[in-house]
Amino acid sequence: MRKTFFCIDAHTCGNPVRVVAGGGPLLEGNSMMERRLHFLREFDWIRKGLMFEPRGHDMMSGSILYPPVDPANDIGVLYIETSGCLPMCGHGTIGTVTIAIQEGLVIPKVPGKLRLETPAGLVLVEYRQEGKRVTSVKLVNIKSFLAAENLVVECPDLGQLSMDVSYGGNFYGIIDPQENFKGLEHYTADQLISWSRVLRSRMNEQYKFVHPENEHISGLSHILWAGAVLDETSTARNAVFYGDKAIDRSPCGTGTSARMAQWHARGKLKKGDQFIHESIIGSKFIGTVEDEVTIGNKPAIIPGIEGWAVVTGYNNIFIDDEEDPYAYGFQV
Ligand code: PYC
Repeated sequence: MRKTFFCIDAHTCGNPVRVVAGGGPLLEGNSMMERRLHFLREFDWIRKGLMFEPRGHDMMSGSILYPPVDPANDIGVLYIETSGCLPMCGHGTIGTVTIAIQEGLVIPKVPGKLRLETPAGLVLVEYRQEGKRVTSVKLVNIKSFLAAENLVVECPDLGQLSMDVSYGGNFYGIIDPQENFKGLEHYTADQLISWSRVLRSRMNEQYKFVHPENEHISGLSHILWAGAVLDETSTARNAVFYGDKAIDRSPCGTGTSARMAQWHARGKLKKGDQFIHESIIGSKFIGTVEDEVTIGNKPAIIPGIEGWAVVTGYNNIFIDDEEDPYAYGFQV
């Protein structure tokens, strides 16, 4: 049967965001995490159809909007992408807010501000507009923390690598330049992708990563490769691997949050500091340490992430499993 999804497409600093503005399923639950679990049980075919080829591609990523559970908030966001439904997505939030405000999908309670319910927790947003166009979005993310330091893992071709694991809405394995890894600029994207797949599965076999306050957030899902900046006014550069074949074209919001938490735990950042993060294509997010907090007995930070997005078009997408053998997509 044919199902139609009215989508609005954008990109955040180069990485795609597809917001489902019409056709998304009704979800049950008293939080966006509960609604996410309902979606994964019954409606994951929508994510697969909209994210994978032939309607999407390896980097495709998006969201579905919901009324908030708590009426004090403006909107609930379910993130969808090729790897599943992330608890939190930074570039996805910047793109979603840009689309939602610019296209009139949400009327904010307070102009210039939004309170977003995400599966990972409440995210506060401030945005700027010039006329109708949203020119910048800053999100104040959930508590981010360094979960583990100096874990050793064997990487094909490179040998032993030391990895820190940090949480910024997803768990990131961070590989800083070291003896066996010279920095992301010395390798091809294809090499980083194929090593990342092996490293992620080895790390999840060898270690367990579970959020101390939410058991539904577990497992290392992303690998962040660090390297030299392109622009000397930036603080750092990264290539973030996600899904099975993707390198984030944006500087990655949850990855930037995780990396700032790592730097903070290592004494390289403090409250009020700025952290300008470059992506693989040189686009930038401005990170800030908004606050210093704790999670359990670990130091944590509240990161701020600022970036921009551009709406690229409207997209009425059909998923019809009677006429299309590839209705739910494929990967090669
Ligand atoms: O910006 O948080 C992010 C993100 C996660 C995966 C791709 N981008």
